[in-house]
Amino acid sequence: MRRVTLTQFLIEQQRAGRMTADLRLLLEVVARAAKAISVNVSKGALAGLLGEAGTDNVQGEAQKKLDVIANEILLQANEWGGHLAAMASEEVETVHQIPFDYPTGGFLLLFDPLDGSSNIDVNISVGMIFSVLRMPPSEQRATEESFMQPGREQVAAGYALFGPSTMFVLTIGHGVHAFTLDREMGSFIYTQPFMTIPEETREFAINASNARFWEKPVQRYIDELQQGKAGPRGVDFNMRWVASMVADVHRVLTRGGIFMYPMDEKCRHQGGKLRLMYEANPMAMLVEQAGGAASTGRERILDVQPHKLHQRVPVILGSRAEVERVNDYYREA
Ligand code: P6P
Repeated sequence: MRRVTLTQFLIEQQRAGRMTADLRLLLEVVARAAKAISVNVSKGALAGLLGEAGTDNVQGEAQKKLDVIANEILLQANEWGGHLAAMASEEVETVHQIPFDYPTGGFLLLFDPLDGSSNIDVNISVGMIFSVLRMPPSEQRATEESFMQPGREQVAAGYALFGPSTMFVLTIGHGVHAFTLDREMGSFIYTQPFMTIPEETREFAINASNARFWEKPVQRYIDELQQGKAGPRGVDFNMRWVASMVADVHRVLTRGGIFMYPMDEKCRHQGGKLRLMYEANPMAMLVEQAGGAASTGRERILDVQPHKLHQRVPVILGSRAEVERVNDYYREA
C-alpha cells in the first residue's frame, strides 16, 4: 500500500476544496509541534524533565516541566505563520496574542498542550488536544469573547497521542483520520482512514472511585453495566480507566465504548471536571464525526454556549446507543 503522509493528505483535502491553505498550514504546524513534544515526552527521566516545574497553571495545578515545555512549543510554533488571530491554552490564563511583528490570520487555536500530565511520571500515555475556530470577521483584535463560540462552530479538531507509538488524529468535518509517526522519516503516515465508533459496545470508562458523588442517572447506568449478564443489559461489560482523556477517547474511537467524566458532587462547584473549550469540544467533534455522540447528560456538548475560556463541563461520549441511554436516564430523573 502506498504510504501517504499527513502533508499529502492535507494537500489532497485542500485540492478537494475541503480546506484553505491557511488551515492546511495551521494543521501542519500543530502536527510538527506534536513531533517536538513527542521527542521531549519520550526522553522521560533521561532528560530530567520529569517532576514539577515549581509553578502552578491557571487551574491551580502544579505544572510539570513537560507541561510548560509543550505549551511553549505550541505557542512558538504557531506565532509566526500568519494563520492565527490568537491562541488559548489550558496552561495560560488569558488569550495569547500574536506578537505585533508577526502577521495575523483568520483562525483561533485552542489547546491542552499536555493532557493527563499526572501520568507522565509513571510512564503512561499522555496527549495533546487542539481545537480550531474562526475569528469573528467583525472583530479586529481577538479577545476572550472572540473564543466564546459553541463547539459546533469548530472548523477542525484533533489530538496527538504520546503512547507506544505517537499518533495524530484529526477531523476537518469530513470524517476522522489517524496518522502514525514514522520516527525514522519524521513523517506522520496515514494509517486509519475514516475511524468509526461501533454503535454497540461492551466497554465503559469512568473513574469509579467517584461513584458515591455521581448523579442518580449515572449511578443507575453504571450499576446496570456492573450487573452484567444477570442485570437488565443481559451481557457482561468491561471497564478501562487510563486517567488520560486522549488515551481513553482514542480507545473509544478505535474499538468503541463510552467515556464518562459526569457531573459529581466533588466538581459541581466548577461545573464539571473536564474543560469545555480544549478538551470536551474537540473530542466531541471527533466522536460525532466518527458516528458517536457526546453529551453533558443534559445537552449536546457541541451546543453548549461558552461563557469563560477555562470553563468545565460534564462529559459523556462514545458509542451513540450508550450515550443516548444515559441521556434518557437524565430525562427520566
Ligand atoms: P481523574 C487528566 O488530568 C484529565 O484532565 C483527563 O485527561 C482525564 O480523563 C481526567 O483528568 C482524569 O481525572 O479524576 O481520574 O484523575
